[in-house]
Amino acid sequence: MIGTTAVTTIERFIIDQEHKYPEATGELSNLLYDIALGAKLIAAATRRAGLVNVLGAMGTVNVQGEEQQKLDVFANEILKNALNHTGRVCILASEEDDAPIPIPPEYPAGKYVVMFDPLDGSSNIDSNASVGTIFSVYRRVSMEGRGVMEDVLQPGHRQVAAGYILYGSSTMMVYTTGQGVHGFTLDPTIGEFLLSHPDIRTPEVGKYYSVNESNYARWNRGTQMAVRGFHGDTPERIKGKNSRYIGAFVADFHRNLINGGIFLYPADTRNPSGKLRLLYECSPMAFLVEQAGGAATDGVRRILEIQPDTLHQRVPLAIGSKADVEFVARMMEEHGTAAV
Ligand code: P6P
Repeated sequence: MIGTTAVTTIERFIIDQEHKYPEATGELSNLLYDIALGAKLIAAATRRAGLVNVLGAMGTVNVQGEEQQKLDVFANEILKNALNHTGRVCILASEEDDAPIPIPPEYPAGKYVVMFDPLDGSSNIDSNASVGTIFSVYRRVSMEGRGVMEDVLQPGHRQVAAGYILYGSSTMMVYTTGQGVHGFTLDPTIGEFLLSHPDIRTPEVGKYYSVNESNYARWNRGTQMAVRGFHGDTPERIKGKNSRYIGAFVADFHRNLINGGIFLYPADTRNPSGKLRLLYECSPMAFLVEQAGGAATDGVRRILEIQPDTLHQRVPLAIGSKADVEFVARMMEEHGTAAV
């Protein structure tokens, strides 16, 4: 048998989704293609990342004598170039750029805002561990012309799309436009993302908890009591879980989304606002997890309701299976969030 023809490419799926909404203009669909194209280019580069030194040593990589870019800088340029000329975007923002990225004057400005972490967990590249790209899409709030900071500093509940690409044992793109969460696996033989995980739902109670336990002594009491619950120390409150922590947010998040679990990057005495960024890490993942039936909090507030003050603002994060996230919020309430 040659192989099934009953595959759904991401392009086909996005079009089918768009046809459900008569008011859809197709611009958001095209923007999602732009991101999927960028993802394919980044996937190709991450696949070869381990070879750069070998190939470089043979002099067969930089024939133009180009300086080998760090992969996260390369991924950042790929996404900016995939998005900035399309006329669909009025401003961009990236974990790699201190300030929002204006659309070059030679290109028209569009109605969307796109923010991204181009290669989250890039320190894992050297050990061939998984890395990921996270993106978040809003409609602009300014009326015309080039986008401004007001377009960027929007609360997560205003997102129109969000997703991630996981460069792991296979490359997966997972996104939502508010109509459920859908996963696509890249078939490298044809260069297409094929629908592999339609309508992902995350279990109410998770199998795993993911946190960097080396920070335990620096957490507040509420966090300590929550993680001790996940250890199984308070079975009358919550059943213990298995620990899984890759050190790459996208990879930990994805495993927990599929199997059920909770990821935490809490505040601690060294990082009073935690480590992860609100706009292009926590908010997009919070939109996804809620669409899949999960929850996301900073311990007190729902992530999607937090009004950002600055572009690279950090927030504490507990995200994943709803019952587990609610347990964290209860522990914060009962034992306090003040630093110990
Ligand atoms: P730590 C990667 O550097 C990252 O931003 C996330 O992808 C990951 O979840 C977190 O930091 C890991 O941080 O302090 O546990 O090494």
